[in-house]
Amino acid sequence: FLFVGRKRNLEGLEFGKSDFVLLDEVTMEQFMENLKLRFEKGRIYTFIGEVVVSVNPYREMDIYGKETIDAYRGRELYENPPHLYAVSDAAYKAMKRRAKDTCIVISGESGAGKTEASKYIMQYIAAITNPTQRAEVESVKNVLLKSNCVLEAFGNAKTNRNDNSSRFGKYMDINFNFNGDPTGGHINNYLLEKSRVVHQQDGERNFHSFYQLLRGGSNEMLESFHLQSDPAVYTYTREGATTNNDRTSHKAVMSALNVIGFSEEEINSIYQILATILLLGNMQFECDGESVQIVGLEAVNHISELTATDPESVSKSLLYRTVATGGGEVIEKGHSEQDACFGRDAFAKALYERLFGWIVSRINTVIEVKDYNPMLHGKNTVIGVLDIYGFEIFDNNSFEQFCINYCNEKLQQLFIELILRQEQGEYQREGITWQHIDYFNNQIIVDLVEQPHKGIISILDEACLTVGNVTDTVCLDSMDTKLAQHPHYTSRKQQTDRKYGGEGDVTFMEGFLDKNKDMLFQDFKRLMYNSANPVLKEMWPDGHLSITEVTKRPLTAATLFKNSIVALVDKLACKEPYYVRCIKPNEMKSPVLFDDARCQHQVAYLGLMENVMVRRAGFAYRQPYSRFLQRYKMTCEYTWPQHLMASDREAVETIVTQHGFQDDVAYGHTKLFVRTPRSLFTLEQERAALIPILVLFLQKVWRGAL
Ligand code: AD9
Ligand code: MG
Repeated sequence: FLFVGRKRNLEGLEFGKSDFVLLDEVTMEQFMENLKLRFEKGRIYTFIGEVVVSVNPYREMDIYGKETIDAYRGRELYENPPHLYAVSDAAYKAMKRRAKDTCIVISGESGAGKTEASKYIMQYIAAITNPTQRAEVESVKNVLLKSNCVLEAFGNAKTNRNDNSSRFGKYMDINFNFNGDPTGGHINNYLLEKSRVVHQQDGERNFHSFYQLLRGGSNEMLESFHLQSDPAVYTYTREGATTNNDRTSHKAVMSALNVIGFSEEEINSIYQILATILLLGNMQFECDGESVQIVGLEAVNHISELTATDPESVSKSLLYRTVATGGGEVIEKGHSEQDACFGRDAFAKALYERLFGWIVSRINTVIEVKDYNPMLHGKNTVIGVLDIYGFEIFDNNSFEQFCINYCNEKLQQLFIELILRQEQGEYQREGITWQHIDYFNNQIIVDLVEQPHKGIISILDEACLTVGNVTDTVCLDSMDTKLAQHPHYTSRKQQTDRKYGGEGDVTFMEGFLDKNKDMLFQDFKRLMYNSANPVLKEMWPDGHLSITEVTKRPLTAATLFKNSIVALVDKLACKEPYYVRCIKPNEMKSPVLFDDARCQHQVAYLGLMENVMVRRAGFAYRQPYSRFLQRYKMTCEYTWPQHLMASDREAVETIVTQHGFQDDVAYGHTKLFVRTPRSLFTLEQERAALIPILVLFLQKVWRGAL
């Protein structure tokens, strides 16, 4: 304990301030100076109170091993240098000691290190729980950890921002019993970027899973799926190259699927679906003047074999659509070549999306808490870990970026609210007067997107529901009229293009309406529902509806996404939150480059300065009396080695008065609040100076010299 405390204190001098609240002045200049210094010295984590700011090191760091885990286990936040493990432990302790549901929200832009952080957090929790190695708990932990590998294979892809970018949002609840051991969990996934299945921007890849199959699948497997191993052969994977990594990952994914409990048949079905998608992508159509035909029927046969459907039905669903006429008559309408291509791509995207959703729900059935009886086992508590796609700006930004960035605005809103609420709550509980601080409230941006009737989503939905030919341009005009006065909305009429406000202006492209409508002909659903493969059938329960039964318009993609994010925010808001704020140091994935402007931009839009100010506006530090005493009693003759006063609070008052900073503190019911960091710093320095003397003294005592 003594050693760890001293280490942190020394770090304060050489490696910058380990907590931004200790800055002499809260200016952007000092903040950036400290952040940069620490990054350059290999200190990638820094606190703002209980929040951890993390800068992506872009290199392997030797800071996640067993020794480090042991150093953080069961410690208080301020006893160790800043680390993900410190917040993980704090969240775990709050959950265990106070039976509180907690959550760890990891945010930051694409490539900032969120997914890596979420994995270290889960590894830490796995490492510190189940000391008695009970088999059933070990198995739950194993499945939780292995699920990452599977979800990354199917939900991540190389983008121009990040070689392993999450293309879905993930919120994982880990359940604990009264012992503090994991008993299960639940994964919620959010809007997978399925458009990637059929199209990728220059320099990007499709989801890893396709390349892993092509590169890592055995010859027999590929042959039986009628696949060649070269991704350049397939339209959907043509742009991306495979890497050696794909081969090893394929093995890891297969093994993870096994460990989780997927059956041979299920695993085979998963890869059959991937093969189907690749074959679909190569399917061409031609028009012989009268009707549209599929070029080369071999692919149809292969697809029907892979999906356990009959070939005629496959061809038919690709070439025709069943429609109900106004008079209730059901007819089959032949596709134009363009419609056929649209239908094929929509089918491929839906196949992948349903496959992903099914994998997640399959994992959930394995990890769900079974046979839990609160009467017998005590309260079942939860730690949630949120790792969602980060804010992103590309050259071409589409519907997916709009959703991703909206989601990040919502999380920022929650951060603002909770950080303030938490702070206010603490002062209230402790009977301390609170001082208000101004901050940029991004509610205005959130409203711009989600307000009923007036927000962007509503306007998009309205355009999608309008019968007739409503194009992106028409929709944009409508938006221009309705949002002209909004301070965070600019359009190409006013400037050159449409923009969505927020901290980084993003210019959006067309294609919104189709993606929002997210249409899939019912014929494909029915085709899959009629598959003789039970796994496939299970993924398409809505395929049993006939065309006359599906007249009700489904909710649009944007509205579904909004609803899921609102539900997520509600779920997070009722838990005790812990935050990791990730920063991406440069665009080159370099371990040595600290791009000042880029970093400063992120610090600004993450609201980190406001965070420091809020934390310092009232009281930068607070500690329970007993903890304070334990740490600083050696600096006062009346409290060392033991105090004889009526309460810890009185003893703390004595230390504070003796050091002369009584005007800088407030006494809460259970905690001491210190306004300026300087007071605490003086104490820390004095303590650090005393430790060597104390150690020498103790050594002499042990040796019997005294
Ligand atoms: V996105 O929004 O999903 O596109 P993330 O999740 O924020 O993004 P990710 O965790 O995938 O970023 O990190 C990007 C890359 O940075 C990783 O693939 C690693 O190569 C690198 N990275 C991130 N964090 C660490 C770390 N703690 N140690 C070493 C890291 N490398
Ligand atoms: Mg990620």
